[in-house]
Amino acid sequence: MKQVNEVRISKYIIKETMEDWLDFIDQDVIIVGAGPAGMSAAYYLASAGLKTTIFERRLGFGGGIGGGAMLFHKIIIEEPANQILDEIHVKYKRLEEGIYVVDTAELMAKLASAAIDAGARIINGVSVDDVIFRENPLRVAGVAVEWTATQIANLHVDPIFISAKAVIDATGHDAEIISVASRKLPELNIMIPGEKPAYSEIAEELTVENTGMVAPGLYAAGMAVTEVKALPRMGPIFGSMLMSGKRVAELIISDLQIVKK
Ligand code: 48F
Repeated sequence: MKQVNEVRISKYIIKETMEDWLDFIDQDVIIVGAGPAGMSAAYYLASAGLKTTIFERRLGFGGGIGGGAMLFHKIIIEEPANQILDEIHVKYKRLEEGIYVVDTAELMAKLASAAIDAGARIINGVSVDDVIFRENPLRVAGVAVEWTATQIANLHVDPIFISAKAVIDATGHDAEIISVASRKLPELNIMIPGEKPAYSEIAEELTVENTGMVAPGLYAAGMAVTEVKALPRMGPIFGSMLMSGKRVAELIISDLQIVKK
């Protein structure tokens, strides 16, 4: 085997990491959360040529997919979200007309792989805890990021800031980024009424329909949408999470006036 000493290994890692971080500093789109909605959005945004990075708090990806339903390793996907499964080569089994079941590990791995192959970055162990804003016109213009480990250690460390033309809150049930924007920028008039209990039949469609901009520069996708729009939850059916990611990508591509090649 080729020999390399530990100091050279360290130098390579530091240099390569810093080059990436200098590149992250300004993005077309920052997605917060590598769950199903965030990764689906990243896949479509990067496929359209947008410089897209996901910051994910945990050392992994998949968000709520991995937990399946009560830790069972299966989730349900319904039409037309199976078309996304086809695009990213996830195998599924038909249970009844328009209703399918997938393995959680395969969906997590292939969603991440599709997003990365399209050109998106997924950066683990980094939490977003604030937004950047600009006035005239008032808009969200980026995020503040911090190591998750720093937060867990409860250290007071200033973050670094990253600019973006669009920020997507794909943090799931807590809608963390929209919450902080709502609290710190009341002039944006963002209300967060919170999600309703489960009503799967209507929740899926409503979540996709209500996906989109909540304030200039700030978008909601996935379960963050149910929190902001007071929609019902749906449990372990994930079609709307994938479709919501696709829809937010389409809206941002249109808002940023990206011309498809
Ligand atoms: O929770 P999550 O999977 O959100 P989602 O994409 O999908 C929701 C479903 O999993 C499920 C459901 C569907 O029926 O009800 O709950 O809307 O993924 C959110 C990801 O965001 C990360 C978190 O670790 C998770 O992987 N996250 C949350 N807050 C932050 C964050 C933050 N402030 N900074 C970075 N990552």
